[in-house]
Amino acid sequence: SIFEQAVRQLPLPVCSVFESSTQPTAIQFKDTAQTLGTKDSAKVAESFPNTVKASGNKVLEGVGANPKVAQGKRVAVLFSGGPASGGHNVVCGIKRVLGNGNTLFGVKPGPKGLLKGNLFEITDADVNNIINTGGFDFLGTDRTKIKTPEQFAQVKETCIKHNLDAIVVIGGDDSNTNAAVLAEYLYTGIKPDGSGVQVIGVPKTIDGDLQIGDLLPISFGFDTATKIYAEMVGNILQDTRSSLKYWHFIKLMGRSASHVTLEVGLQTQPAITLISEEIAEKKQSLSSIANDIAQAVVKRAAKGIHHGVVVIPEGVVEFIPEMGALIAELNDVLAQQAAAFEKLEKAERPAFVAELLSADSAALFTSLPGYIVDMLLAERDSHGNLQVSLIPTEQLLIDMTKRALKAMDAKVPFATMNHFFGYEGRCGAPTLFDAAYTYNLGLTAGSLILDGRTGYMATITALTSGGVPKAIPLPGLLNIERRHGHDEFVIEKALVKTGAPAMQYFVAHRATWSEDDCFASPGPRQIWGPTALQQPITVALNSGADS
Ligand code: FBP
Repeated sequence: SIFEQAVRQLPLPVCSVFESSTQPTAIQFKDTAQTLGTKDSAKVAESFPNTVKASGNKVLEGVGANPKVAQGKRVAVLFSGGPASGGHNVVCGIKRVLGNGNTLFGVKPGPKGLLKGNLFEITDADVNNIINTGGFDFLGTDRTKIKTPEQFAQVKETCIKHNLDAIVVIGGDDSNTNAAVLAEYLYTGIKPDGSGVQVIGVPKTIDGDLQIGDLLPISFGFDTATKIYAEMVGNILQDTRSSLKYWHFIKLMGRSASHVTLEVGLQTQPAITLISEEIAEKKQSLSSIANDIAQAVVKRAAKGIHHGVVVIPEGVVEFIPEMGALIAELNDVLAQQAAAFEKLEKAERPAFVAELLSADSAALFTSLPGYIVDMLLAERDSHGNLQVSLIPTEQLLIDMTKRALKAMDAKVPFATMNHFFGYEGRCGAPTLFDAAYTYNLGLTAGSLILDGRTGYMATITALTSGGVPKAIPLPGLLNIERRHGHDEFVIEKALVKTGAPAMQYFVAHRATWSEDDCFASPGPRQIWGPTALQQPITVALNSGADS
């Protein structure tokens, strides 16, 4: 398209350490004084002895051009998990910093492609074609978790077959967990000379829940996704005030944390924005949430306003305490009874499962509409996550609000529409922020490889003042969590902190936004012209939300 041709020509700023007269320069890294760890560090050290010993769990900082850049390295790059805008620029950054002395291979698609050994060489022409474009379509992606001995053996086989020196995994919390595990497994004894294969992670996810304080204020893709959703929600808000007849219930993507919803709520100021973390903190039940919405509907109706917008984080069901308890029990029951469950007809499954739940969870489970029950019983992804995108929470809240209005005997018009904005936001052309951020992440990941590092995640700090490339030791992030009915090492998701400044701002203003139409319509993300540079990068707001 004309648009794609134009975005390919956009200049990309680089952190000052990468600057050189021609191609960006590969940099070297030095230990900083910062060491990472979690409550489970002792157990991590037992299971990840090589990478913990090599890094000492110390953060690295890029300190200037690398005088001893490795040559002849064969590096593979793959996307993992859901797409996020800017992924192509990570690939471009890696390719450019590796230069002509090294070879970059693309893995198709995702971890599954690594198992199959499906690699091809990436060329300079590919880079010129994909630069600044959205999507992961150049390589494709998938959610395969590499966990069985057979899968590890397959990865080893791929490394040997293609004589690889390094692998870059571009992914979210689960995918970077994969990267940590692979870095340890491939640390030594892979190549004929007994050496290993380096593994570097790159932080991606629109969910914004891969955050490590100032070291990683935001993952890439969040800025673009929230700007796309804010445009769409803003358009609907404008429609509600024009057509004056509908309440729109909009579920927004973001598997667990409510960062996306909080950001979009702040940008657009709808009548109601639900924040999962606050609901969990207040121990709100499903019916009390519906009651609150019903009260707002009645209040607005008293002013003659029969329309409004409710924005809902897609993961909210897991944060409502009674639902969270039910889902945790279901996860265990489905993992333990997988064989028996599979043999049953679909219609027999709810009753079979209900028998195995505690009394409270069984009562809740049997009271839920069939369209929710079906999704609660649907297959978990390979990382053990409930597929919340498939749960029609927006419809559930509409139905429950109708019930609440009836119980209140409120005679008010309540015509509704439901929406789910998710996939629309993951693959648009990156914002200027995401385009530059991802290109620099690629330069950092490539430099780490040429500097001989393994078991790190690339990051850029000081995002609003030029950027400083750093590397986060992956084992320093690992915790033990319950997945698939047993304990596993995972990187913990960063949730919205209810006491953070952005939340406090939201809480201070939401009553006003609820009682009248006070919405903002931010319009499309800006790529050219004076307003492009004026748009605040979301990270500014978001680091406020989590500081
Ligand atoms: P990642 O964490 O892998 O980036 O995925 C994020 C996400 O977009 C979630 O917001 C959403 O719940 C999920 O992917 C949807 O997954 P799928 O693409 O498998 O339907």
